Amino acid sequence: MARVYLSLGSNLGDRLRNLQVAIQRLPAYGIYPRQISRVYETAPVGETPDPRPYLNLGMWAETALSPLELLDALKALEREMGRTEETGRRWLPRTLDIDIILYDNLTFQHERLTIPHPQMRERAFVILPLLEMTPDWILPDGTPVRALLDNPTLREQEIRPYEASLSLSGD
Ligand code: A4P
Ligand code: MG
Repeated sequence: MARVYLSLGSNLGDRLRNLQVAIQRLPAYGIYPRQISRVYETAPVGETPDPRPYLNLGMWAETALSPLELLDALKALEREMGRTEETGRRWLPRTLDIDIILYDNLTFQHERLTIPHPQMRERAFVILPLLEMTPDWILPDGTPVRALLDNPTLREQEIRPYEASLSLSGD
């Protein structure tokens, strides 16, 4: 099994419930959550026309799926959860977005998938949960996760622990 780090986000509908349902549905797709971070509330990052804040969390999971199979499984789960595929515009509000951040120690480049996730270093909502769970993890290029905090752009991003948290057991 591969050990993968996923970033989950929702800024539409019942955001906390969307994350909880996703956690519970992942095993049906062959993705087994092992550890989740706290839930964070975050201001949208990127050129989004929608100012709604996200709930984000980070997750370590195990899977026997290859990287592209994992991507397809996550897209299928996103579809199942009702994300509308409108007009090809990116960064629309969505019920659920799951990005693949890390996959073992792999560097992977494909037209549909880049691992590590190309924007991970610029995103506090990816780095802080990772740091919370596995501060000693080393990225494929040798960078320790701890060192990612040195990026000044992270400090401008609004991120705070949310009042509610989630558990793997669902209670
Ligand atoms: N793709 C390539 N590499 C990856 C990867 N490592 N993981 C391709 C997942 N997908 C990857 O992604 C578009 C395509 O990227 C995929 O079909 C896949 O082939 P998408 O999730 O369908 O589209 P998107 O999410 O609307 O666009 P994009 O550009 O991928 O955005 P991101 O990076 O997913 O970011 N702000 C806050 N605070 N919290 C958030 O969670 N999320 C986004 C979306 C923007 N701002 C945010 C948040
Ligand atoms: Mg995405």
